[in-house]
Amino acid sequence: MVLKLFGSPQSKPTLRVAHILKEKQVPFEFIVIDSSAKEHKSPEYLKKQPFGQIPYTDDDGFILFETRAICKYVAAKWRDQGSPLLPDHNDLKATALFDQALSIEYSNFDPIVIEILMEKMYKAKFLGQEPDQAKLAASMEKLGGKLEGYEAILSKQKYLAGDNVTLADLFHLALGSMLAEVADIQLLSDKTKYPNVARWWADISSRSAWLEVQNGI
Ligand SMILES: N[C@@H](CCC(=O)N[C@@H](CS)C(=O)NCC(=O)O)C(=O)O
Repeated sequence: MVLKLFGSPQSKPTLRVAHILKEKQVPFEFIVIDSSAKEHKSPEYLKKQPFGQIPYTDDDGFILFETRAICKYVAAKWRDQGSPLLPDHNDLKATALFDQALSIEYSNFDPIVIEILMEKMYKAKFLGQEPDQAKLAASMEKLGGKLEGYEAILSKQKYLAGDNVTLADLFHLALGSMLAEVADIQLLSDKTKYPNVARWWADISSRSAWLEVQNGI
């Protein structure tokens, strides 16, 4: 039985999982959850994903949620096919550097990008509220500071965990792409301010599996 991905084509976390499944050349069935009808808050859905969030996966009865955990599971289960997106699990230091890179994305990127998207997009689109310009400016400044850290790392190596691309890099695509697409923020492509971040961003954004999921899962 092929792995089932329950999600929404509009949800970037769903795209994150679909992207990694394609990178790993894992066939899957996509089951659309109608978030506008609040299907992800139904008692049936909550049995699988107790936080009522999209997406989750079902691999022959093994239910998993949280996209980063799903992607790590997929990359480990199908380690020997598709793009190698994990470090050698026998290499203690490579694994530690990979974990460090995962934490960078989760703590230095994801929460700040969410703050920015909240002000630039969600408030107007979903809450009918004006953006708080002071909050937005503070978050933009925070992101700029974090990108200096990224620049320092990426001036010494090709990717966040070393010279090989890993899940830690690709986890940035889901929310990072929204900065330019919906918030018209081009910081990740700013070759003058962050030349190595821009080089890295152009590299990971042009991966064929990522371009493929942009056109539909
Ligand atoms: N940390 C979760 C985040 C998933 C997420 O935020 N999903 C959104 C859809 S894009 C959602 O379901 N939001 C509804 C909610 O949080 O109640 C993951 O990576 O799986």
